[in-house]
Formats: sequence, structure tokens, C-alpha cells
Amino acid sequence: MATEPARLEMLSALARKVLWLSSWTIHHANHVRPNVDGLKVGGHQASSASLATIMSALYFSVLRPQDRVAVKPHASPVFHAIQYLFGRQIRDKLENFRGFKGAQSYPSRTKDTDDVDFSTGSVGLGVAQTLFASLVQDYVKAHGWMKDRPEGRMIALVGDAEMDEGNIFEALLEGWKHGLRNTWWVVDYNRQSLDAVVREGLWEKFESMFRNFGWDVVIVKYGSLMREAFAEPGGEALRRWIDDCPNQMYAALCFQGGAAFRRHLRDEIGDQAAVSQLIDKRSDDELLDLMSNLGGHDMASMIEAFESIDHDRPVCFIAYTIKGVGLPFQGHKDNHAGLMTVAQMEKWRAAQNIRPGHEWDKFEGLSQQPAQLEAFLAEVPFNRDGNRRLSADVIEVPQQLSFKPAPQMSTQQGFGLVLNELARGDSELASRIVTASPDVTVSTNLGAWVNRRGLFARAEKADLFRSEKIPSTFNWDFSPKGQHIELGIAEMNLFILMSALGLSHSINGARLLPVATLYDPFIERGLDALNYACYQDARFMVAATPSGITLAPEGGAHQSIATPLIGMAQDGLASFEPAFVDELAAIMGWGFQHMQRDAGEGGAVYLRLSTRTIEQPQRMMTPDLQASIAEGAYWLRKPGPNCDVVIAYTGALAPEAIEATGLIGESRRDVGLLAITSADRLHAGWTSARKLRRDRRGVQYLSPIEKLLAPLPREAGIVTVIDGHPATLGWLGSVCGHRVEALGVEHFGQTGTIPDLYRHHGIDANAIIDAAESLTAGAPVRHRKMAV
Ligand SMILES: Cc1ncc(C[n+]2csc(CCOP(=O)(O)OP(=O)(O)O)c2C)c(N)n1
Ligand SMILES: [Mg+2]
Repeated sequence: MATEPARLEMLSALARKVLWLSSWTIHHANHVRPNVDGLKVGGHQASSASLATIMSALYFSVLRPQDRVAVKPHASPVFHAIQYLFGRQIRDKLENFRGFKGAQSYPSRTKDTDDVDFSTGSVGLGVAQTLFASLVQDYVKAHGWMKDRPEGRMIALVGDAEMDEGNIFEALLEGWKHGLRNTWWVVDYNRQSLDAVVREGLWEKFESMFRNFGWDVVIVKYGSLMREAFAEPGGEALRRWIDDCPNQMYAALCFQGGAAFRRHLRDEIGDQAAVSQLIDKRSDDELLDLMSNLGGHDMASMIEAFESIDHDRPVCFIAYTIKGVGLPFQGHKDNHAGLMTVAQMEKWRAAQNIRPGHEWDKFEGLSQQPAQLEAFLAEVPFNRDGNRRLSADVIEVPQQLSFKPAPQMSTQQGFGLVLNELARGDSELASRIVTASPDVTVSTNLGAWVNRRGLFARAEKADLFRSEKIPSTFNWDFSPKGQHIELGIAEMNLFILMSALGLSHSINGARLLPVATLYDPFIERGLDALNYACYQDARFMVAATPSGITLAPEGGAHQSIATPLIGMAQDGLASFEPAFVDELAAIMGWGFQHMQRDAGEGGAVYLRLSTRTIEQPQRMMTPDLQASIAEGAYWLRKPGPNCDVVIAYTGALAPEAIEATGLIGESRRDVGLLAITSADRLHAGWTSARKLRRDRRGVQYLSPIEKLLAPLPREAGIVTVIDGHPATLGWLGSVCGHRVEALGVEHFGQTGTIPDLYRHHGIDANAIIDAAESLTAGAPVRHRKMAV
């Protein structure tokens, strides 16, 4: 075992190497191997440099294999450099940084190959992900699924300007409610954002806020050179000057160098013998080394700060840093996207003792022996156990999910019934489901599930209403075995929690099947977090209800128009809008399987549901019908050979479509009625079939929608209707070249009854009939009589 100072020296040497490799990676991509068209790919040398020491301290010394880290997006080159030293990243990917299939601009779980724990990119989200990942670890532990794995710490490396993101504050509050543990956030306090220098005194706000939420705060302001200097005669005056120096000035002086620091110190402290001597005995370079020796750039200080934590309470480290430390543009307020010039890099290369052509050599320019460095790296605890990505067995899903049927039901009600049946049983599937809702558990029909399975908390807490024998429909008991996580109203938290729960198989080696409920319009409130969860391939099911204008008297503000298009366009999310409960049950069964499929095959699931009670079909759910529902469509009424009009509908408008089909059938022949359960899957199937045929000429494969529409006469018209944006189904005409009248909703905000609103927006039976008439020749169609 190396002695302490030798170990620190080794770690500092590795941190210098990491700074070099990360900067060289960016330089190489921009100057040595530029794009064919000569465009720079960028790479944030300054932002990345900020974290070289902190991350080296963590990865080469402090972290254990079970710890998980979300790395600030622009520190990606630092992360890749560390992995390169570990032998988990290859040179080719670094040379191709930000290129096609090269190391990614921002750490990516799915696209990078070097052991990224959590993707980052949209600032704020990775930070909150660590908090929820810690709650999920607690959940897994409380349910007895950790086996003998030790608890990991969930760590985020956070930019100081990143702290402006509201979702971080929302998460803090939720963490406090759930007794957060094992979470470290390390704020890279370089006092610079993208555009400029941040406000003075921000650290005080951070400190009081974190303490308010029960976190420990560790401020790492001074490096060891500084601390030594403070102990010299005159050191106190120097410390006072540093503390009083405004952020902008400090940054500017770091940029200008030692001479500028000397001038300001002299002018502002005045001629005091002791401090003057302290300053004068240092050369300009030494003075700059001293003044830029902030805590975040000092290995000893960072190691000491991290190692001082001997408890599992959440900790926020505020580490003072200089953006671009060690690089020519350090501290400059415009340095965010700054790149070193070729000449600057040459100079820096020489100063680092790196020979031309040896830039990628792992230990080039270091004074330690390569064998010694290799041996040190091989012993690093974080790297010792090999693969850190875990996996879990697939949980079996029965052929059919059952529910207690009723002649009239809504899909929202059906969703509650399916979960209630699961909750009543004792299947492995039910035990792995974990539900969550942002204060809409009861109003989205999760109540029955929660009554049976209970709420999750690390400590038991009984429902007082129950113990006081006050009648209440809902049992609100918390326990470590509970399976519902109740959240506050913040929808961002819901989706980040889904992101954390939905990666549990990989992070904790324990499969969870997360199900979230929220009101459909609030998908948009949490959209970036939903996108983020999908981006890192988390697996979960979202039931969004109520939706559309069908929620009618619930209020204009809550009507959702764009969500079907979001569902179609969101990568990694299979979206469905069933009309009937048997369809929903089939989709949920398929969904629980889809959530467990391998990367590239499976994904998350979105169910757009409704509170509208409609008549249910009396039918057998055959395997064929089940398959068609999962593919996205089936004929509710097959068109005959002389069909000249088809009604294609989605979701809650089934009764209007059925009624219109009946009335049109009185004067048009062979009318078809197409039930579309997933515009998303249907469209995706169509595009992938076209791609397959293009890629492999001669392949005859037809997608489900092509098979469904192929027999239709070419002159037939299609009326599409959805309680959502009409573009969702408008593309159907392009599949085989049919004319389309696409009905849907384009404006929102008006309250009313369902008939009022359907008439107003032109999606009622008569509007469907009008559209059908405009597409077909023939006798007038009898319309529905309007109630007066
Ligand atoms: C949600 C989101 N908004 C904007 C951006 C663009 N952006 C990237 S980094 C950044 C600010 C960086 O400041 P800070 O967090 O202090 O990191 P530093 O560069 O100082 O290390 C911004 C605005 C982003 N990535 N994500
Ligand atoms: Mg910053």
C-alpha cells in the first residue's frame, strides 16, 4: 500500500493526465480529425477542465463499484478519459469524440460503451435522477431484493448554473419527504454559467437551502497550497482578500495571470509587511498556482472532504473551481464553448512533457513509472469488480390479464380494474409492479390497487383515519412492503422516478415494473423528464387520464390535444389509446412484456385513457385479436368488396364512429370500421416495413396497416377521427393512396358537455357523416337527430 503522500501524488498525476486527455480529445476532434467539411464539433474544454480533479478523486479513490454517478454533461471528455485509463474506453472512440459512433458529447447510457451509469444532457435531470435512484435502492432493499449487494451512493456532479433548473428543487422536496439517504451532489462551483459569471454569494443560498432539506453541506473552498499560505504571517489578510473578491474579478484575474493578481493584491491590501512578503516571495507563476489552488482543484482537499463522510445522510459538496483551470482561457467569461488554438495546444503539450505523436499514450509525461501507474489503476476499488451493469430475470406475464367486466365502462375504470385483479392475486408480476402518482392516485383509479398493496415508506406509518375508525374509502397505510410511491404534484418528479425505477434491473439487479398515473395534459409538464427517461431506456408504463376534450366538464385548461402526437413522436415509448377495456387489458399484458424486452426491442408504454363510460363489446379475446390490438389496429367491421368509405377511429370516440358507420351504411355499401388502438405502433410498423423493403430488395413483407388497407378499392375514402390532433391519423391515406378526411381537435379551452364539445369541434357522428359524404358520391346519408 502506497503511503499517503505518495498516493496523493499518484492521484494528482492521474488528474493531470485526465485533464490532458480530455482536452486533447476535444482538440483532436476539432483540429486533428475535423469533419470532412471542416466544421468544428466543439467540446467544452473549459467546462470539462473544471471537474478533472474532483472526478479523478472520486473515480480513482473514493468510489466503490456499487456507487452510481451522473456526470455533468460537459464533463463527458473527463469521464471518457478516466474510462480510457481504466481500459474501458478505446482510443478510436476518443479520436472520434462527438462523431458518428464515437464517444458521445454528453455521457450516454445507451450510446456510450464505457460504463455510463446515468445519461445527462438536459441539465438538472441527471442530478434529480441520482436522488430518485437512491429512493429506488431503498425500495429494492426494503422489499428484500438487494441480496447481499452493499448499498451504493448515488452521486451527481453538478454545474453551479445547472442548479437554476427547477426540477432540482422539486426533487429536493420529494427527497426530504421520503427520508433520502446515500446521495451526494458535488457542485462544481466555478461561478460561471454558459453566458457569464453567476451572482455573488450563491453558495450561501445553496447552503441554507440544502440544510433546510436535511442535507449536510461541505464547502471545499481552499486548496492545500492556500491553506499553507494562510498559515504564514499575513495569511489571514490574504484569505480575507480572497473571500471578499467578487466572482467576476476573481475569474478575470485567473485569466490574466500572476502579475495581475499581484497588482490587485498590492493595491487592495496595501503595504502590510507580512502579507507583502508572502506575495513577493512568490514568482508570478507561483502566485497564480496559489490563487488558482481552489479546493476543487486540490486532490488532498477533495479526498479529505469525501473521506470525512461517515454517515448515509445526503451531502452537498460545494467545491470551488475555476472554469477552464490550467488552460489558456481559464476564468474568461466567454470560455464556455472556447477551444484552444493549435498554437496554444502546442505550447501546453510541451509544458506537459508530452512528445508529439505520443498524445494518446496513457502515462506519457508523468514522472511515475508506467508499471507503478498500471498497478495503481488495477487496484482502484471502483474498477476492481469488472462489469457494473447488472441484469434481472424476466417476470412472467400471463396470456391474458383479467378484470371484472361490466356492460358500460371507461378505459380509466378498466385500468383500475385490471390492477385490482392483479393486486388480489399473488403473482410474481403483481409483486414487481410499483405504482406512483403525483397526487392523483385516487382520481386516476389507482385507489383499489393502493388499498390492497399499500404505500411505500421505509418506516411503518398507519392511516390515522383507519385507526380512529373514521369511515374512508381509501386505506393510506405506509410500510416498507408497500407498492405505491405517493409523490407531490410535480410531474417532473414522476417521470424522473419512472426513469429510476425503470432502470432498476440494470442498476440494482432487481426487476421492477413501474406504473405511473397522471392527467394526460400534464404529460407536457413533465415532457423533458419523460424524454430523458426514454433516452436512457428506462422501462415503465404511463397511464394518462383523463384526456382530450372528452374530459369535458373537468375543464378547458385540462384538455389535451398534442399528446397523441407526442406519443407517436417520442422515441422509446409505445403509445396506445384503446376504446374498450378488453383492448386495454390486452395492451397492458403486452406492455408488461415490452417493458422487459432487450435493448433495441423493448421500451416504455404510454396509455392515453378516458373517463368516458361507453358500451363494451361482448366478445372473446382471441390471440389474433390480441396481436392486432398490440400492432395498432383491427377491423371492427370489415369493409366489403364494394366499399367506398371507411371510418377509422381512436379511443373514446368509438360510439360516434359506430353510430356514424351504421347511418352511412343505410345509403353506402360495404362501409368499413377500423379500430385504431395505436397510431404510434401502426405508423412505426409502416415505416419499418418500407425501410426493410428498401434495404433488402425483393422482400415482400407488408406491415399491419398495409395488410389492413390493401384490399380496399383505390377510390374509397377514409374518415379518421380522434379526440386529439387530426394529424395523428391523417397519414393513413398515404399508405395505399386513399383520400382522407381527418377529423380531430385543434383548439382547446372551452368547457361543456361531451355532446356540446364533440359538436363544437366536429368530431360527433354527424361530422363523421358529413366528412364521409364529402368523400363519396351517392344518395344523401341520414343524419343523427340532434337533441333539442
Ligand atoms: C435544459 C438545458 N438547458 C440549456 C442547456 C444548455 N447549457 C448547457 S451547459 C449550460 C450552463 C453551464 O453552466 P454550469 O452548469 O455552471 O456548468 P459549467 O459550464 O460552468 O461547468 C447551459 C445553459 C442544457 N444543456 N440543458
Ligand atoms: Mg458553472
